[in-house]
Amino acid sequence: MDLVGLSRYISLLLRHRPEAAGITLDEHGWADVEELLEGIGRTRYIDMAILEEIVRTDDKQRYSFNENKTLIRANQGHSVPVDVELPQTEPPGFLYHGTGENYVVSISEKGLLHRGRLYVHLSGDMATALKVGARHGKPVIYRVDSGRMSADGYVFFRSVNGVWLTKHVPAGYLTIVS
Ligand code: HQG
Repeated sequence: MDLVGLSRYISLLLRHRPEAAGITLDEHGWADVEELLEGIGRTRYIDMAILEEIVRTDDKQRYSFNENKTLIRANQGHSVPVDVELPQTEPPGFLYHGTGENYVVSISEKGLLHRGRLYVHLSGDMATALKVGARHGKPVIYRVDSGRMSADGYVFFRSVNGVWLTKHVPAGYLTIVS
């Protein structure tokens, strides 16, 4: 059973393209679990036990059920405009962002933009940022002066799976550290 492949497909549906399986998300990003199982079932095998296994074992804890497991949503990472009710949270002094070296020139001009997603994604530690950056080629890690940003009025959110999110990081708050 290719749980990782299924999880990737679920990410696509719950963050970016619910219509690919004929499902809809409500304003808070929730999908109906039965509808999701039925939608996925059109092209691959899945049942509730498998879905529960994916949610439980996902390496980044990407998904949450509601209490009675009738609804499911992605915790963060959306491109579709939903409000997953992220708590606004005071960031630590520094956060990190990993990217590919090809983006460095543009980032030095425009700062970090959220591009296709709703937010710029930041990590609490360099090891995670390195993994994220490696998805985009030779990795470059930025340290984000989040403490100063917060003092300057920028707002941060923390997803239930520990990813830090903000709308834009101007270049003046960025330092390349590796
Ligand atoms: C870059 C994964 C040029 C940005 C990870 C990034 C993460 C710019 C890319 C989550 C730029 C967007 C998000 C600018 C930003 N000019 N490039 N001005 N500003 N960029 O995939 O942060 O496995 O949308 O540096 O773990 O890589 O999907 O964002 O390289 O938490 O759960 O534009 O996705 O999680 O790429 O990754 P992405 P990301 P999942």
